[in-house]
Amino acid sequence: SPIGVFDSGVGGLTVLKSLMEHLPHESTVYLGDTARVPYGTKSGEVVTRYSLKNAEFLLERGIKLLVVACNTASSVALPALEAALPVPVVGVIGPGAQAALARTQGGGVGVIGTQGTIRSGAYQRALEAQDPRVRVKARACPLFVPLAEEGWTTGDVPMLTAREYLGEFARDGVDTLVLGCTHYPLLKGVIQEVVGPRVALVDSAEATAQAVVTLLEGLDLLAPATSTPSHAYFVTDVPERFTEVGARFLGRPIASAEQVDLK
Ligand code: DGN
Repeated sequence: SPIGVFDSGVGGLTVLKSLMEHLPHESTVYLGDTARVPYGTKSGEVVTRYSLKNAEFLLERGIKLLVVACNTASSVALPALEAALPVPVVGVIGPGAQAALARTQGGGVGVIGTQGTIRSGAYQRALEAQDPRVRVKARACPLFVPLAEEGWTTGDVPMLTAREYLGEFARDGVDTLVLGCTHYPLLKGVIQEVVGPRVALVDSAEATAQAVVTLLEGLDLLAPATSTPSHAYFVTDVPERFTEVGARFLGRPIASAEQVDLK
């Protein structure tokens, strides 16, 4: 059976990309809730309600594991999803926090994400729970989302935006920065340039894929190395923009996506 993955839209495709790299034999079913994107600016209550609907749809497709490939949904809806689902649920926050703590030398960790993710305090809590000595500096960088979707990942506009958001990180003794939003890996180049080479960037998509490998191995649920994987895509609005923008996030073409109604 496949791995289920959902996100508010195209962003979670960066997580799916890492999953495909680490688990080339696994089939996947991806749901992008493009009719209700963005989640990053909405309340925890509403994002939790949407997340439960998304999970229900994927469960009907017979998934063996759910990956919540959205930082905002992982920040606010993970307990509700874990309580409601009969399959294991993996969010991006825990693995991202763990990877940051493994990287930091001086204990100063920065976290950037949507307003919803930063306001929830989920990364801050996950980091402090794993190491009480950590010093966390968090900041929402909402404009990075439209820039990544627009394909404006190099040049003056993203550079000025990154300086505005991240200038203070360079001065604050932060040596590790968590990219706590699905879109930010596309802006890695400008982010790294602004914070400087001494700050390590942690990609929570990458950390999450590794956590999924460990979990599937532990549960003996890995697909056999002989299996040919299939990848299905579902969206809640018309699929054209998803397949076009999504191909950039996934790093390979998306032949088709099927529109579904989650009522
Ligand atoms: N996928 C969202 C996240 O990782 O927080 C970003 C997109 C959004 O809903 N604003």
